[in-house]
Amino acid sequence: DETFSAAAVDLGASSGRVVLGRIGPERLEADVVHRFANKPYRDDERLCWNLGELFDGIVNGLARARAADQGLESVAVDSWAVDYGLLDADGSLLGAPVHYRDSRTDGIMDTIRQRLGDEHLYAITGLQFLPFNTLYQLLAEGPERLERAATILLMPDLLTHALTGAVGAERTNASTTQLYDVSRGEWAAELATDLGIPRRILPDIHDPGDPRGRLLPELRERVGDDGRIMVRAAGSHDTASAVAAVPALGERFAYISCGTWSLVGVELDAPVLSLESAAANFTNEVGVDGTIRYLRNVIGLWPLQECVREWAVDGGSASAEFAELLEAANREPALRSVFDPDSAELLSPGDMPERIRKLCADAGLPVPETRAAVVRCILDSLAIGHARAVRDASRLSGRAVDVVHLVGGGSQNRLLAQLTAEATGLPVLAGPTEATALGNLLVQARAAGVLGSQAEARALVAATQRIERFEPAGGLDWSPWIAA
Ligand code: LFR
Repeated sequence: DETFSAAAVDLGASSGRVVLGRIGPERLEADVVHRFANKPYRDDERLCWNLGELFDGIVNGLARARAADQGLESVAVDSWAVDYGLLDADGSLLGAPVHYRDSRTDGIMDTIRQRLGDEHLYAITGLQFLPFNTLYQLLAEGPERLERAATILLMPDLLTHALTGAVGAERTNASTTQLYDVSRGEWAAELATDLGIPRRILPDIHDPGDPRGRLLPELRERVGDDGRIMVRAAGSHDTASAVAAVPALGERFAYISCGTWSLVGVELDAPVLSLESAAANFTNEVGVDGTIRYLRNVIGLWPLQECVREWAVDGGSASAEFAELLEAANREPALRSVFDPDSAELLSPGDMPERIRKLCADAGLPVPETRAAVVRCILDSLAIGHARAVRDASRLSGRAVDVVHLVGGGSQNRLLAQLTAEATGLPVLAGPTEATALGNLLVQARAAGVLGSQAEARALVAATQRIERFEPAGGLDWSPWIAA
């Protein structure tokens, strides 16, 4: 039997899942065997990730995967980017990992940009300016803690370390820190040292697919493993994994990896480091196979998720209540009021419907009063953000785009897919929903020699997964909104 069994551990901002995959040259099946909540908590005023709960969720999930398939031979972890834990010289964690939406970084990015200049920072790292980049978070730690730290491990590396004892930095995620030299393919050591970040804390970099080690003996028992399972690196940045599973057949495509964030861009062979690109806040993150994920963070489903939380509506994909809310939003008039999806006021949690109403009121637009109107306002605004980013990615990189691939949880939102087609004026291919987990699995399968090229992996996704096509119907002119 040439079927390869692997588990993808995929951690998202609100939940984690363990997905059991079975992969062969013409087979790609993935089943969620365990899903667990990811609930940040406040500690000393800081919004923190609950590492212990995440780890338990992972180990329990691996035990289920192993019980479902005795042939399970490979595991890899991916998660959101930029966040990390610091280990001291004894290997103990210096406090819980802090959530990137915490306010500890307030003001730091502006200070550093003024001191070093965007041109300098962008020429080295090619990274978009987001207030929560690892660089600014490390500076928020203060010199004393940095002195005590022996190593920094980004979230997937931290969890891989807890599974195996291995220390290292996976490349796709390292590229999101703003401490990575995107042209040289190594840590931006000089930049780090200039800013007072000790070079020694940046661990050796390895690539997606690389073996990281076997499960620690005490975990083998909990998982039911006999030492057979190899823990590998995925494209450990979730967006890198999602893009790896985009079912594109040529190169003239844009992608939108849509969940809590929408990551919108194109795939390139080399970074775009122009000042114009920096000004448009496009990022050059590293993808699987050393590709460049030339993209922009768009606010994504975050405002909708926050509204749904506030209204105590079940936002799950199987929820009838949520489906009704989307249908009501579909009946609302289009483009009645929109907000700028880049509004910095929307980044932090809490009070979302009111903040959206205020943005509309401040812009002199009709204030969305009902829930349906708020949802419609959010989705119209997000579609505009999508269209603007697709257009800019193509213009700034010179890559022509004929089709938009919408992947991730947001691809299940048919209204959003249709609005994105309208706003971009391009066909939208929606799916797969579990792109991140599939991309994680495909990299493992390639590393194990079960699949060949990345093109082969993508063709397998296209042939096996459910993908729905949305055509722009026209009728409404979105261009003034996109331009504004
Ligand atoms: C998406 C994502 C984005 C990153 C953001 C914060 O889940 O990984 O790519 O900018 O989360 O880490």
